[in-house]
Amino acid sequence: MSTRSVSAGALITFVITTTVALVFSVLSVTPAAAEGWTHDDPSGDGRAGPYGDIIRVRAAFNEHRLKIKVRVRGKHHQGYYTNVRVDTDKADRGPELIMIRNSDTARHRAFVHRATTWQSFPFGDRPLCRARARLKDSGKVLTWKVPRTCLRTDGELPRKLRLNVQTEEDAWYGDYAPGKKRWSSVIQMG
Ligand SMILES: [Ca+2]
Ligand SMILES: [Ca+2]
Repeated sequence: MSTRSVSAGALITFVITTTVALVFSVLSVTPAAAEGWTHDDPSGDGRAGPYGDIIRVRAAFNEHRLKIKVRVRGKHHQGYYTNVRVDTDKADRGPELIMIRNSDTARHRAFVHRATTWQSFPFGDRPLCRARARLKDSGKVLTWKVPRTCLRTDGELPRKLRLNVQTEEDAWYGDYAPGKKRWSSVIQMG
């Protein structure tokens, strides 16, 4: 074997080894979860009419509570149900909890219910907990504040979760973030 061919072989081995090492190092530094979630939603998507077109969602989660701000184009509609579904168990693809606000009958009040499917309106199912959902900024922003103890699933307080936000539980209006039956990135407790 000539010196030239040995050098070429060594060079190929070096390139392959370096490439494999680089791929592994990139994979190992990719974050599995973030402490919060910020989502810029398209305007005019989904079934959004004059109300309930989500344009931005921000969520923060700490050991005491989950806070979510849902900003819409125009203002949030009054008189409809709005929901936030919560995924605390990734092994089950659907939501474990659904948070519901009825702007007509429960001012600033929201309720947390157990969810077994993506379906809304768990009527007849007693709420697990009470939360708050309040309109701010002249109705442009709906702010949810939910105690972490409300998000207990199978006796466990979650340390990370995913969200699906819905405005306007209605056939004509409403929007989902990040999309219908889609989850946010994993939100790690900060
Ligand atoms: Ca939207
Ligand atoms: Ca789940």
